[in-house]
Amino acid sequence: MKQVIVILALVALATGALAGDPIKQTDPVDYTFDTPSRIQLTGALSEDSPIWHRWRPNDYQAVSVDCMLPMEYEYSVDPAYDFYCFEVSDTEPVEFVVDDAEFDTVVYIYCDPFDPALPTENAVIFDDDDGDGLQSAIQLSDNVTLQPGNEYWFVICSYWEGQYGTYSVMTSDNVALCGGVANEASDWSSIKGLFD
Ligand SMILES: [Ca+2]
Repeated sequence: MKQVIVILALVALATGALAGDPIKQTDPVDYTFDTPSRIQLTGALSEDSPIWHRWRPNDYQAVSVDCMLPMEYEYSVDPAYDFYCFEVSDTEPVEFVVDDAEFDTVVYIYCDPFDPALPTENAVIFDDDDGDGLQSAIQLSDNVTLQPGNEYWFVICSYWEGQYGTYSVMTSDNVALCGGVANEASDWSSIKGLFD
């Protein structure tokens, strides 16, 4: 297993180098699912996607279930992003694991309201590479315990601006999209109008 992980890390580094990107430190830890997954969020980032100016906390392990994650580091890029409104059915930790993506993903959870023009406000957690290779994962061990009855926002974007492609994200079984939207293989482009 360690050999596989090392190979994945080397491939990821080589891919970045070939693409002309600065070498980015990756977390080589693979994700695990400890609870049955339910929702699969699938979509794509393209030149037509909205862009935002993203930030992150200095502490990569920081979590604020009280919506006050300190967003201290300002990136110099404006990547494309998608966002999903969701609710939780219990106070168990949530999972959002990128299981497939054509780009280097970064994910966030925000409390409601999420305003992409105010990216430092209302954040709960940020993750870059805790999944497979350059893919992101919010895992049970992050202990993101949210409140039933409140609305939250899951944001997925690319690390670099100008990175596009398809993605798939699996969630834990206590996550549902706002408004009772069908939760199997939901396509963002077909459902976003329901809560814009
Ligand atoms: Ca990443």
